[in-house]
Amino acid sequence: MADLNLQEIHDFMISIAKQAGERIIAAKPTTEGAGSKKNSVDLVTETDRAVETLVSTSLRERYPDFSFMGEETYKPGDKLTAAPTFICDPIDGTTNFVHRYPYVSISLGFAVDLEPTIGIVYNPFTQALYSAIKGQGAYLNQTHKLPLSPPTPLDTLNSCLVAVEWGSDRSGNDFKVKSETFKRLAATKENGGGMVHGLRSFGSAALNLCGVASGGLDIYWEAGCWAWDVCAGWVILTESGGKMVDANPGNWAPRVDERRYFAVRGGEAQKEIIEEFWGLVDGAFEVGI
Ligand code: LIP
Repeated sequence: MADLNLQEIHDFMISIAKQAGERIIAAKPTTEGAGSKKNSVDLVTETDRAVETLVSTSLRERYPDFSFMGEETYKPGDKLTAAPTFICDPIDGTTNFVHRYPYVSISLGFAVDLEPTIGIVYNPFTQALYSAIKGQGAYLNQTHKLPLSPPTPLDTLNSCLVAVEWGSDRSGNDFKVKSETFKRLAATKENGGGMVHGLRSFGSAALNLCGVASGGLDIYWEAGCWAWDVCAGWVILTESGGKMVDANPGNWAPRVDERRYFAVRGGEAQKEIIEEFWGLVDGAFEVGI
C-alpha cells in the first residue's frame, strides 16, 4: 500500500461521487425498463445502472490497474481479491430513490488486501458527504470530524438507538432471525429483552453506518447486504472510533464481503454492548456462511 497515493485516490473518488450525485438528482426515479432483481422488493432502476457505468468508466480510465466491483455488474461467483479494488453501490437506497424518500447515497469504497481503506458516501439530496482514509479520521463535508459532537456516553444496550433493516429476503431462517431479534431488542428486560431506546431504518446501509459514525445512531445490525453496501461506510465508521463485528455472535473480525455486519459507535462500553447484543440474537444467520 506504501506506493498508493491514498489522498489523491480519495480526492478523485469524491469528484466522481459528486458527478454521480448530479446524475441521481437529474434522474426520474422509475423502475421502468429496469424493475426488480431477486424478488419484488429488490429494486433496480436505469439510473442505478447508468451511475455505475459513469463511475466505473471514470475510475478505470484514471486507475486502469485497479479492480472494480459494483452492485449492478456483479456476477454470482465473483470474488473480492487482495488487489486494490473500488467497491461501488451506485445508489444505496434504491427503494428510497423509487419512493422519492431522500435517504439515498452513492457508496464508493476502496479496499486493499481486502481491507476497507477509503470510504466516500454521498447523499446528493441532503448534500451530506462522508469521507475517510484509513488512519486519517472521518469527516462530514470534509470539514467536520466525526463523531460530530460528543455523543452521550455509550453505557448499556438499553440506552442505545439501533438501526436495523428488513432487507429484501422476506422468508426463511434469516428472515426469522431478524424478526425474532427485533422483538427481543424492543422487549422489556423482565421479558428477556434489551429494551433499547428505539429501532430505526434509513433504508441505506451506507447511511446507517455514517449515522453510527456521526454519533446519532449507536448501533447498526444487518445481514444480507453486500460489500458494496458497507465498504465505504466501514472506513468512515472505524475512523470515527466505531467498531465492525459480525452480526452473528462470536466473530470479532468479519471480512468486508462476509454479508453479516454489526457496527457500534466509539465509547467505553463498546465491547460490553457488543456482547450484550450478541446475547439477544435469536438464532444465527446463514447468509455468507
Ligand atoms: C440496500 C441497502 C439496505 C439493505 C438492502 C439493500 P440497495 O441496498 O442498503 O439497507 O437493507 O438489503 O442492500 O439495494 O438500495 O442498493
